[in-house]
Amino acid sequence: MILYYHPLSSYCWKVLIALYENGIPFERRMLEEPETAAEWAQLWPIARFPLLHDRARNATVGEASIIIEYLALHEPGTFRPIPADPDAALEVRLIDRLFDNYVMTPMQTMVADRLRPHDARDPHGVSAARDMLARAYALLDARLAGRRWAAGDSLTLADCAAAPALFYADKIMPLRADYRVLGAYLDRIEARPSFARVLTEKAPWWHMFPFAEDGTPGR
Ligand SMILES: N[C@@H](CCC(=O)N[C@@H](CS)C(=O)NCC(=O)O)C(=O)O
Repeated sequence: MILYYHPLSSYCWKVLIALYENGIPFERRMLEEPETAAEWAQLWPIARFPLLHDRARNATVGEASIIIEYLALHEPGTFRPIPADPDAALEVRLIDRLFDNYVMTPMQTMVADRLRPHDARDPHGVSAARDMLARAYALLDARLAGRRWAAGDSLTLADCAAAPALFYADKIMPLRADYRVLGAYLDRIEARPSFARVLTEKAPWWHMFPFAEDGTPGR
């Protein structure tokens, strides 16, 4: 298995958590190398990462949630991203969608805006993204109340989505003071060894993240 990735990519972190949870061996290819980038663009013209290429089955799998489901099918382990019970599975998929669409997307909008030249910035877009993120924080803070993990008692796909989304969003719009349930959840997921490993591995690249620790402009 080859994973095309970047060590600061939130969607790549989502897949890394699943790979580390089940100890699945894989080869990583970083997209900073031109040859790797060309290979990746040919395999996946949509040009987004992560991308998984399974040489043994000659399969190319895009989209983080689908990669995680693919791994569960072909490299199953004790970590089961989708529960067997259909109602529980629906809740997992809903939480996965909520984190991707309403936490990850506005967070990415704000990061992308910060990386643009000053005269190309979009304050209206950023303001709409902040509003959406505030709505998502409130909804998820209520929804996760009483749960150990994002969709219940077991770690699932929902946590693979939640961990990177909340980690990054919190750097831009800090959540711990107003959203106690989400704050406590973020503490728990940051301590989980699979995600703690992802966070340790990001260190050499972290200076590229354009926000300071307290959410004020980094540069
Ligand atoms: N829907 C995709 C989103 C993937 C995505 O947005 N990846 C970002 C990195 S976190 C990317 O490819 N960025 C490259 C770019 O925007 O050019 C998924 O779930 O995997």
